[in-house]
Amino acid sequence: MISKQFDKETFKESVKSNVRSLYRKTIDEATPQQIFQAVSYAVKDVIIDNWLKSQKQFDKEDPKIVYYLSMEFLMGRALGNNLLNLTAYGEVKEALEELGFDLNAIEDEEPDPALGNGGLGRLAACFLDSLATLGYCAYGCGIRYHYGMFKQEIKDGYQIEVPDAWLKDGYPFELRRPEYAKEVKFGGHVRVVYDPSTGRNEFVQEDYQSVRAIPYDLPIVGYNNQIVNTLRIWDSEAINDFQLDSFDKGDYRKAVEQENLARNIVEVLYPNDNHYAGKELRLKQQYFFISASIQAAVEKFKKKHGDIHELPSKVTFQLNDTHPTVTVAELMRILVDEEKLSWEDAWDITTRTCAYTNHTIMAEALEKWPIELFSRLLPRIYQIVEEINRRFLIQIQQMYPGNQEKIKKMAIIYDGQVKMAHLAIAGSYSVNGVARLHTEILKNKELKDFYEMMPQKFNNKTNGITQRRFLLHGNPLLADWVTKHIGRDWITDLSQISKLKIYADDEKAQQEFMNIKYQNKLRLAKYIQEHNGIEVDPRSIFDVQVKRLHEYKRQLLNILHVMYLYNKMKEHPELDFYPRTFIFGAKASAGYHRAKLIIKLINSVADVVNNDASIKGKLKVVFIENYRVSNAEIIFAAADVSEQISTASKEASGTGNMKFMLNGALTIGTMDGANVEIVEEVGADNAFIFGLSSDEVINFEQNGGYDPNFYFNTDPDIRNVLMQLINGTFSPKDPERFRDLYNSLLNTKSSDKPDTYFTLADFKSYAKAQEQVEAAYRDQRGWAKSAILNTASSGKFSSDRTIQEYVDEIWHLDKVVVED
Ligand code: H53
Repeated sequence: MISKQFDKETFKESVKSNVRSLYRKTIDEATPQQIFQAVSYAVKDVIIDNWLKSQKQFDKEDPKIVYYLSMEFLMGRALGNNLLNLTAYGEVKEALEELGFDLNAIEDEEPDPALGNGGLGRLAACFLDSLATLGYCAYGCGIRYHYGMFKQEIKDGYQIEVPDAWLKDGYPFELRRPEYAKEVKFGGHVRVVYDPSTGRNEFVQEDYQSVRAIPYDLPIVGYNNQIVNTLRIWDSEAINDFQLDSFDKGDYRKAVEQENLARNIVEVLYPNDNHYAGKELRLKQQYFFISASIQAAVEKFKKKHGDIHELPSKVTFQLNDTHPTVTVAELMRILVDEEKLSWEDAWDITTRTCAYTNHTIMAEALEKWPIELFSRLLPRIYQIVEEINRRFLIQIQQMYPGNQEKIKKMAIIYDGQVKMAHLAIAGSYSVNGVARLHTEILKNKELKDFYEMMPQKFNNKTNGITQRRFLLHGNPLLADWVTKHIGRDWITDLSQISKLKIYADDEKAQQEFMNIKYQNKLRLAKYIQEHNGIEVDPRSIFDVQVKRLHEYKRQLLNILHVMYLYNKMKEHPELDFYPRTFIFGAKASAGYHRAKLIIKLINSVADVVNNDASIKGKLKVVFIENYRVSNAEIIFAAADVSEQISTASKEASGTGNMKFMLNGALTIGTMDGANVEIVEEVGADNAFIFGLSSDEVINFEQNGGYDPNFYFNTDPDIRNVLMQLINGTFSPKDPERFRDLYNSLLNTKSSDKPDTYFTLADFKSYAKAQEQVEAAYRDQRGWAKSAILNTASSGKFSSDRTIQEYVDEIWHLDKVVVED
């Protein structure tokens, strides 16, 4: 790779001088972490030049800006990615070798910035990469959590959460920007003052507590285009100068409270994915980063533009799920209270500036704040939401006179709660789902009433992933192979990858492809040996399910099937089983007991199976500890089979499914989320589809009729596997250990509804699909063909495509070119 900006010798000098000035050491004395820091600062130096250039160009061209507002950005490590996007990876690798260092080892010194939980946070990170690469001016806005997603350790088969102190050595890529600090106010009360000179009521928040929000900027480097955008994450500091307003002067207790507030707000990321916990601190976090971000954005806009009415033509606020929805009310507050606009004007501007992405239909993920809490914490914002609601209800009544049902189902405030999704929809000009099926379910079921009332707002944007991290960086062998066959264009235009299709039948190409897969399996086997102490056979089928642990994602179905296979092997030693390694990786939310019990079950099954000499190593189960972005890259590259087995209709899109596909794994999955589109692209012959359809699931949900006991009573294999949950086969010391899982599947005692994830209904068709996987794998040429076709058909799933659709249909941004 030829970089315009890297001179090897200068770079080496820069590293040496950084080690000297940062640590008063020579490079031979420095620790690996210190080398990482010194190298990163040297890289940052180069980035800063481009960052300045980009900002200058933006300033000159004044393009429309999208603010991607998100509680989560799951960035993963920056060093390697930045080097790749600067097209300087090769040279820096060489430069470091000349200094006696291995770039891979230095990359491993970087903590994973894990400011996110799972799919939603990683999507935000992929989007930022694509926005910069496509040349659009974008800001990510989020929170500088001092502790990101916890580190997972497995002790005695159980998950232990360990704090992730990612900032402890300092994070070299961030830039503190105290000059852009903003004050954010909580609590107190609102005094209404009539101003006779304007004839308006003024709303004055009094007796509040406030914190100072300090931005830290992280560079987002575009690929080979000198564009550097900004991820702005906000930290909080106490305002303790005792000058808040006269009322507070000298109030010591309050000063202490404010200190605590500032400390607590950004302390830690809530480790829930797809689940709303309703914690007060969470709402504080939401308002904290939104208020700071919106204030900053409006201020920036006003510096350049005289008329605030122009805001929608220059700015979009994209709400990543309902978490940032207070944006709607905060923007109204700024426009009405500070800019002194009329309500009507302000609402017109707001509803042409905000856009909302829905990422889930899971009822438990819907954010509903109790009025008591919301109005206590955000008194002025609550008043505004009340007024939005009042006017929205009038609109509903005008459209559906006398229809109380509609009010009940659509009101923003109802039953003592503020419903954030309803606020987001009312306040946005666009509402999008994240895969075609998901959007259809939104329109026809979950958000049907809203769709009927305002169909023009609804649209689909199928998710995508960045091929630069998940192929170019994560799978260099395959990346080189692709480039050798079709050139480099796929790096910024993944649709080009379809050119590989002509090689699907080519024997030499097939062998090369399979050999690369084998090399990647060796790499993962080594990782597993080092981290788990388990030896796996790289010639076995690597069957992988890595994602957050959630009942709807059905890791339980996977491990039950492993138990079933194990039973079969024991019963029929004469049968010929193709060796398989089932690989899991998943974090469970800290308070999600059943999810944690599933992790224990996986590890318990692993213990038994992996140590049973009678099955001759043909079946292995591995639980990879602490699944995260950095090891994900290694895992995707090595997978033969991609497990995408959620209960149909529950997974909005999924994005891991796309990363596996890009790396040539074949999907075993349900017709859920983006799986539907994956199969459409690659063809049903090159995937293994099973299970209930989303219509069937929805039908069961609406009309009942699912009886898990039917399967238990009529299918001896299922019965046997379920009995093993309660007879101590995998927990001899405590046979009752997995009783809750047994109950959850059969619903004998634990709950009133039969298993809402329909695990047993799908069990046999899953097992059958798995038999097809095995048969297909035995035909190595056929498998190679399918694998190549998966990679070759993944073009649609680039986040570049997704972002271009957002730009064309929602954001209408202007492309910027940075000149030399
Ligand atoms: O968002 C992903 C989807 C995935 C969905 C996930 C998600 C979260 O990670 C957290 C909250 C939420 O509402 C949704 O589960 O299906 O691919 C990105 O859209």
